Amino acid sequence: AESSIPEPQRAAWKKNTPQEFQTKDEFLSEAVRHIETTLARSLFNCDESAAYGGTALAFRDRLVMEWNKTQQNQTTADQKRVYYLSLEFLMGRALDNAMLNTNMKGPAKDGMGELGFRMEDLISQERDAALGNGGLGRLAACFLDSMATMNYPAWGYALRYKYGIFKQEIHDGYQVEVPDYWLDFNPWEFARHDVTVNIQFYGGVRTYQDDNGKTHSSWEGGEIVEAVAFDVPIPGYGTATTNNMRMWSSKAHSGEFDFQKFNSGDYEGSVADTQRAETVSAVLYPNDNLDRGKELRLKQQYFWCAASLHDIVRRFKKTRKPWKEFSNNVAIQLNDTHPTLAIPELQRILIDIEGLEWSEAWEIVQNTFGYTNHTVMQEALEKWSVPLIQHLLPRHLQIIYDINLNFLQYVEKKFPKDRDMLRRVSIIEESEPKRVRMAFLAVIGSHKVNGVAELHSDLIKTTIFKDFVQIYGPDKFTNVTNGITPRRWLHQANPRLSELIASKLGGHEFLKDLTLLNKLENHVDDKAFRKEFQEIKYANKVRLAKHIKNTTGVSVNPAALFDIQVKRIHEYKRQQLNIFGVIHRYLAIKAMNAEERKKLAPRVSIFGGKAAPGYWMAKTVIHLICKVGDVVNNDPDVGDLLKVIFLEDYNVSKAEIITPASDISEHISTAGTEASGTSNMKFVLNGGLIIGTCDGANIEITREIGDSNIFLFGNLAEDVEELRHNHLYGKYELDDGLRKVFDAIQAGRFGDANQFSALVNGIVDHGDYYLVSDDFNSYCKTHDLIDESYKNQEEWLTKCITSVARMGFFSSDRCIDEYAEMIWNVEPVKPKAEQVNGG
Ligand code: NBG
Repeated sequence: AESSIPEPQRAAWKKNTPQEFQTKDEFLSEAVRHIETTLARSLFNCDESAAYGGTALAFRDRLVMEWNKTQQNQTTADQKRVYYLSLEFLMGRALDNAMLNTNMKGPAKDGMGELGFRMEDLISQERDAALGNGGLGRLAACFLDSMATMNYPAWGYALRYKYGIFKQEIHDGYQVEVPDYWLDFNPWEFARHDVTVNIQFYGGVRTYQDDNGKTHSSWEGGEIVEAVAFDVPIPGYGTATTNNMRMWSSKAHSGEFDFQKFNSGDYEGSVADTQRAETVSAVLYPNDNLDRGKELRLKQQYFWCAASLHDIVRRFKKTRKPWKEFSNNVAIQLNDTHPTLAIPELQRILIDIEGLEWSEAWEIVQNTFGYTNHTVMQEALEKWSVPLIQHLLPRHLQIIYDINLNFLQYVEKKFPKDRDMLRRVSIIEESEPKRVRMAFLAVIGSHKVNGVAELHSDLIKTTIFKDFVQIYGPDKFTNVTNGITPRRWLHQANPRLSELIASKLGGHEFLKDLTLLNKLENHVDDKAFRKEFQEIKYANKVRLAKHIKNTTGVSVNPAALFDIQVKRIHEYKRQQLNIFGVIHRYLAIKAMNAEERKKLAPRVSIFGGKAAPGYWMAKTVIHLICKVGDVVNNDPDVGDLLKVIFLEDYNVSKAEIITPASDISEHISTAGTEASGTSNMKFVLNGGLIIGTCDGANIEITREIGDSNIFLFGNLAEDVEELRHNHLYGKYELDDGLRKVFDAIQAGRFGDANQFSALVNGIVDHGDYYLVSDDFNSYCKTHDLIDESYKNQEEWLTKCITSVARMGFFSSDRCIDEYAEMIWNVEPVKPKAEQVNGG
């Protein structure tokens, strides 16, 4: 504590503590100092990248100072902390967020203006921190923002991949992956070379008896990889609280550097070993909603879980509290099953190292962890091969077996005659080879399990975790519907709309309490407000149209209806349904006479998203979109009536340009497959309507905004099973419209038909697992309805404004409060008065 430091030292420190800049001039002097000294640039070679660097470093200093105070303050407060373990944090850019959250964007902008720079240009110098695939990683990033904004004492634990998600290039209509080396200049991280943990792999287990005849196990031998901490400050909006995201980077253990080889002259050989260690945190696996079971991935998972737990335990031990207090001091949230090894790891620490009894340790473990499930799709559920775990983590495998044994004994007592139940719920799947079902381990080792939208949370209770509801009762399972941070997704991405709303609501308070948006409904008839709202949408479309022109060369009319689907390319998300619908529209236009064409509302169909490099079907969908674009965009019969655009390299910073520019966005997954979706929320919050299936959070969005403000279509989740069955037994007919679309593809109207045969055959011959044919008619009709509605611009505008006003529920602040209350049992910690950031 502070009082333990002698007064003269405290005084000297205080006197020399740097002051946080408050004015334009103070900011500028910090930024210029960094450009001159940290970056070694002068007035004569200060380009945009240096100016960005100086600005970012000035803000980093400021955040780090707040970070130091926050950590000190939270330690003194001695309250329970949250640790959010996620293999993905899709943070995007940090500078704009730092400027807005500290309320210092104005001064920084003016300051850089004096040096002759435009702030937008500097902001766009920054590379995205793209340590994630899609919604799961972006959710984690929104949660960090909310936890800091609401003063929760919370840390994120991450893996510091050298390469984030690949950059997507489109060559000749095909996706090409380019590595994303993002670290050559990253001013936001703070290397902590003194914070390291040795992580063990392989080796074996030694069992021995102590003097009292008690048996102990100890994991010995194998190899060591060192984990080094890198900290990223996470500023809250309008608060001084600055939380931490700690990323672990792998490095050869100094004791491992092979001196034998080194001394015998094999210098390269010894360096090669260090490179092997570094591969652990080298690359993010680029799969979304898919488990591939690669050994290096398991290594990543353990490396990161073990380092994080070591850190958490070390912090707890400093309090000198007894172990039974652990779960009153620590809540750990598992973001999907990727961090499930933290469960056996904590049990191992408690019994093997700290000497607790099994049952005492296990109670602590269960009280500490909460588990969030993000998918019910079979191919995404992690199952690690038993021989692989045995090889890499021999002691953990023993512990997992013991957890399973205890659990199955408990189940057997409860359901004495149900042998099949035991087989179904066992953590070990009796396959060849045997596999560990990570989701089951996560359920058994946690006190709460949640899904991410109401339908999804119901589905986990009736499908993948049905038996566990019987075993534990329904209260162990709960729902926390996802949300998004209004700071990035409204205030930052759509500054004009944010200002307009602020002008009507009397300030920016709504950015901290999004339910205040409901007051906008009072202004829905206000002419000036409506006009401004509409102008902002138009300006955002103009901005996107420019981006489209710059990146694809295609000119699109900003007055056309912008129809956008941006998300990872996946069969279940059904971009194929969308592009088939576009072809259907194209064929219809071709068949129209001039009179009919005049009546049609012009459209721009915009797609964006990455396909996993090994996901051939997804890549085929991208290819088809590009080929359809080539034909449609150059067909003089069509003109402005239809344009088809594929936007390269969809990521967070592009989403900030794309999201505010939609009239309609597409959230059209097969019912029951999209756990929540979060871009649906972003689009509506930015004044766009959506077309969607009754899936994920679409259902709650409908409930909030009213069913006349959303275009729903398609079959319901409860009917999916039967429909699939019908397909398999030939009890269905291919939709007529879709048949015509396929005829056009097969006639080669979009290039070599063979390229697309798998896509077509999957529907015609192979069971149409995602029910594209079943939903096609209803999808096309709903688009016709959209055309009609869009013609009545006043009514459309009313729908948009009303929807924005009713989106308050979908703030990630609301989610975090729900987690804090229902799952973590933590309270906020007020920042100290001397801290300065204010919004
Ligand atoms: C994804 C779901 C989305 C959901 C996000 C965030 C996985 C495994 N799941 O629907 O597909 O919005 O998680 O919860 O990435």
